[in-house]
Amino acid sequence: VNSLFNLSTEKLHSWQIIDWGYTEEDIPLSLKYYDNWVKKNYHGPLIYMADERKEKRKSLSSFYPAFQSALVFLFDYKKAAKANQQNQNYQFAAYTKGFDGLDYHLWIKDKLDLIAKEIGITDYVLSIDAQPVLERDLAYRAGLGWFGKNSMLINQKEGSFFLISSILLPKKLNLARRSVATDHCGNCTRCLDACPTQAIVADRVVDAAKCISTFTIELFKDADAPKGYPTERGEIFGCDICQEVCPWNHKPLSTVTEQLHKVEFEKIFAQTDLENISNREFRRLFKHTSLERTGRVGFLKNLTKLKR
Ligand code: B12
Repeated sequence: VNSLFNLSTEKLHSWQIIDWGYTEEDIPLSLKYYDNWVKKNYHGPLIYMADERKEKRKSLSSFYPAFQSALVFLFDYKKAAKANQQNQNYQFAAYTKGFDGLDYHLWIKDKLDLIAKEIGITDYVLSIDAQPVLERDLAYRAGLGWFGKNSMLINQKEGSFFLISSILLPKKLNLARRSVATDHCGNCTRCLDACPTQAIVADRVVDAAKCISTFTIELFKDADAPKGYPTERGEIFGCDICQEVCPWNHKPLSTVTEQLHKVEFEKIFAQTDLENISNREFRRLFKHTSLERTGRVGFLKNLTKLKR
């Protein structure tokens, strides 16, 4: 990772930033693919991808009118992905553990605000997942990787076990810009072949209705699991199968030497009779973690489907 103004490589690394890029490009390069995806109903139950927020994704300036440039950051969670390779009773998406077990929206906001402060920026807007911004495309524009066949943004050196978040600015910083990355998926189809629910319906196209991640993270009421849901693996929150099989992740993961400490929510999970707690108790136990999202009912839906 390169330094950024007065922020050293070491400092950025200490915030789990493994790469960053800069772009002034307002319009997503893959907009037509997004349009097509919605037209074909591949957003499935994800209404927020197809309602009035869709217009906002057409350009950064339609979301943030003062937009002039963006600093795009990749936040690493390889350590958690590596730990997930060990056999476990329940499989949590690695990102849920990768940021001290905290909800990454909170963790990353803290770091981006620190960065802005350190480099002396006061006027800015953050994009951390929930905003109507095509974040993979934004990272693509900043030269940080290519769209893999699993639709993940893949970085040639780092793989795909990172999250993308950005600082959007009302002025240009005149930093060096990288050219967009070339595709390195070649003939490989491991992600398509490995997806147990066949959610990757074509290269770079995920049918959200079939994706285990949608079922376990985005559905808050009882619902049927997608066909093929592997109850024996124990995917309880999110799913990383299409990333785990990706050859571009193998080398980056093999370089991880540090152990991941068990996070608080895993201990709670192991020690609590989750089926018999109240909604309020659920919220209290998982407050500020990623697991809070589904609520107790959504979480129980996952848990009961996995009963074996
Ligand atoms: C909606 C959403 C989901 C949905 C839909 C997934 C999807 N593929 O769209 C669901 C719930 C299924 C999901 C799952 C996951 N998600 Co999600 N999700 C999002 C969200 C909020 C929007 C994504 C989006 O715009 N989808 C619209 C579709 C059309 O986009 P797309 O699939 O990326 O397709 C693009 C490319 O395929 C491209 N394309 C297609 N063909 C071609 C051809 C060429 C030549 C080019 C250039 C481009 C191109 O164009 C499309 C439009 O940009 C973003 C955050 C954000 N604000 O952007 C996070 C985000 C994409 N998710 C993320 C993560 C980590 C995940 C999971 C790994 C979580 C987990 N462990 O369970 C899984 C992975 C599943 C998968 N293979 O995608 C990260 C991805 C980081 C990365 N390295 O790519 C993001 C960026 C969140 C973040 N802030 O870091 N997610």
